[in-house]
Amino acid sequence: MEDFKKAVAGQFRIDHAELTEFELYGSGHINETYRVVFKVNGQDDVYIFQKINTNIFRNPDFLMENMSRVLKHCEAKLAGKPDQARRCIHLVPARDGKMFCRTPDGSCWRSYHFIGGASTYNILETEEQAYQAARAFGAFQMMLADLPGERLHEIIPNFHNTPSRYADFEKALAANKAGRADLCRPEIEFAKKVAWMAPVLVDLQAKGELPERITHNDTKLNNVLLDDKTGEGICVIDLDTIMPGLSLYDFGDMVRTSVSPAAEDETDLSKVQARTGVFRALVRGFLEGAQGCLTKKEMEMLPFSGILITYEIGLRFLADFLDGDVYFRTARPNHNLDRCRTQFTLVQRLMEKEAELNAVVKEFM
Ligand code: ADP
Ligand code: GN1
Ligand code: MG
Repeated sequence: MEDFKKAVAGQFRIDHAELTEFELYGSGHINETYRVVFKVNGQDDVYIFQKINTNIFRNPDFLMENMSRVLKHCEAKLAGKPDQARRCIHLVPARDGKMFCRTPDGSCWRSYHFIGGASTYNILETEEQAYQAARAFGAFQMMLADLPGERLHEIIPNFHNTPSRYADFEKALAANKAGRADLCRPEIEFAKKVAWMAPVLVDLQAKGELPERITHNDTKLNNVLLDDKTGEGICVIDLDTIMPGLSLYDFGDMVRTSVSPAAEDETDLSKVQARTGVFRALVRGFLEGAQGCLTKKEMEMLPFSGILITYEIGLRFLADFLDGDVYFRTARPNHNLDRCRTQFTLVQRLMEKEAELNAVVKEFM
């Protein structure tokens, strides 16, 4: 075991335990996540450790303050419910009582108790999973509606401001830092062709037609744990980007990551599809979870939100490709371009089906 792992493990309030495992885990693009096992009296005691990407999350104090407030609120709401300990993540404090620690090399780490008997999925296997994931995210939204205290910190300003993401793409294109613009002309053209859609949701918000809420902002399918036995969406995880936002971006990212049977970085674009049945399951789950807290306008915009966020994330992958892969972790050459192509193909598949998806939402209104 490398010394840095022992040093990190020693910083948390985990006592009388022998460290036996500290391995990379999951498939996130930003932080480094590890599964960490200690032995206590011959039994495994399992944790998730995460090295926070401080290039992106520049203020870990604010980050962990948001997360701690939200988790405290969730814990209070879940008190007394069956299986309470598995229904929200539980942070392990560092020895100094803070919810994260800094190692001598300046890196920031946090730790959670591992929730066993549950799994995350990168690709949806059944419509029931879509329903369960959406219900969990809807319920999470509902649970945060009455979070007391001040407005949460905006951890990454303009995180889901699509016009601002479009402006970032234009800057990346003008700078062409990595000299790659010629490798992605069709994607650049597509990005420009549908740029009209970028301001739609923020304009509605500015006109007062969409409410600001406390939102998760990274509702990928693999950010909810589904129970291995019952299939229930048991726990929403990956709370880094919880902040004020629009619930439509939360719904939209579930559409982006569930509605197609293809992976986010699939290179065979013929596999990218928009499945109406999955979309219906997402709507049913989200509405049930949110227990009627969505407005009529929010409901009407559910299909469009899937299109918009898929476009937005595609723009971000494209901008990062142009910048030379400085934001999202990549595992192969052209990885960000592949991801962009998959997103832009899904935008097209969703646009072709928009009328059908609007009709699905009407079934619930
Ligand atoms: P990232 O920012 O890297 O996406 P996540 O917080 O989503 O980090 O964690 C990565 C993966 O680790 C998740 O997809 C999930 O499989 C697993 N995971 C995270 N937290 C827990 C937990 N408390 N219990 C069990 N598994 C977890
Ligand atoms: C990143 O960390 P991860 O993999 O859950 C990104 C999201 C993107 C997503 C695309 C803080 O999420 O915004 O939608 O990749 N997170 C951040 O897969 O930028
Ligand atoms: Mg994640």
